[in-house]
Amino acid sequence: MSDNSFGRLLRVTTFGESHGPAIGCVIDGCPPGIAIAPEDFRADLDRRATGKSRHTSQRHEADEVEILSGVYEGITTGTPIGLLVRNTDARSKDYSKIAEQFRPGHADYTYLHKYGRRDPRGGGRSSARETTMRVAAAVIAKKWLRDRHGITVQAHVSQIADIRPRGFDVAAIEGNPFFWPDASQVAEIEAFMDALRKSGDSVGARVDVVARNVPPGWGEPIYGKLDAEIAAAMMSINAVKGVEIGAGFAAVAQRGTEHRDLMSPAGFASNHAGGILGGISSGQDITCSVAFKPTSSLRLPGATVDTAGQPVEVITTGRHDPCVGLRAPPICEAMLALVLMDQALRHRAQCGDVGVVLPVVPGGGA
Ligand code: EPS
Repeated sequence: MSDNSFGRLLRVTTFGESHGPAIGCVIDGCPPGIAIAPEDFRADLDRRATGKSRHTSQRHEADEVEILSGVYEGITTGTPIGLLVRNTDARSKDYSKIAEQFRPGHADYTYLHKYGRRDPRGGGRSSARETTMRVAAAVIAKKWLRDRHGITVQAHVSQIADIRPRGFDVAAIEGNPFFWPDASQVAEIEAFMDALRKSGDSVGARVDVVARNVPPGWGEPIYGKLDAEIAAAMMSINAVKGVEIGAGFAAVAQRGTEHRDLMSPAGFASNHAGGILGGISSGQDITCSVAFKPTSSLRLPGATVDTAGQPVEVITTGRHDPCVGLRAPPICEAMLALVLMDQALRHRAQCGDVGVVLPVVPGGGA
């Protein structure tokens, strides 16, 4: 069975293939009264897009969002919002040579096993192109979270291969093609990426994403825990292989006295929990770290099999990202924002009348 929708009260369904006529989404359950215009999608779609620097795929998509439904006179009406983006720069002939072969490490092998047929052009639904519509849908979620709750969601790249930020300046993140928080390392990363691209190989990356000003109380124990739904949302992004919340796997080596986040009326002393306790937001920053695998479409030959099960050597030509994680910060922001808005609506539905029962420990990132 296919599964192309996520969220309970805010339910997003995406459709379309990388080389089909269009990709799109339906956002159901969005509250009425949110102002939204086609130009509101531009900034985040550009942040995610290919072709914005020499370090990403050189496919140049227009990424123009058409609002098909659910918005009247610039305001959401509460009915399903339909968004469409037409594909304008697919080059399917790049894929004719590998239509009968499997790229090692790519989903084309498992898609064919599952469905018995596949759209080999551009990876179909397993392409990073699919993430466009998540980012578009989340433009509305980010706006609602910011306007109603003062919540901001921001991501940056926190590792490329074994390169890690030496410093952290939030103002640097949007000022370079790598969403990198230390401007003094940009030249080094540029040289690394240039050499990688020339070698024909690819590399993985880590993306950190944080949501600030989330109030305590969001998350639905036990099977709708906030951290469980964030992890599922991140893992649903093509190319993601790992997700950590707060201290994540570092918690394994910590003592309880180190891991616990001490509290006082002035606030929390640390944030190893990543802003979530028992699957419910604590009021601290929600912090999440996401691992992206190296792109599997490589022009370097690799051993594989064809659809007849015969051994062949595959070479992938075309316009591929040497590090798909470099375009991922807006995608991780989108998934976090969509989960948070869904959880906010669910919290309001069940517990909207509860009100404040105890003094709130000031949140923040400590
Ligand atoms: C992708 C391969 C490339 C990228 C694409 C993701 O597409 P193509 O092979 O058609 O040139 O350009 O990314 C996008 C088009 C996008 O908008 O993100 C892949 O195999 O995942």
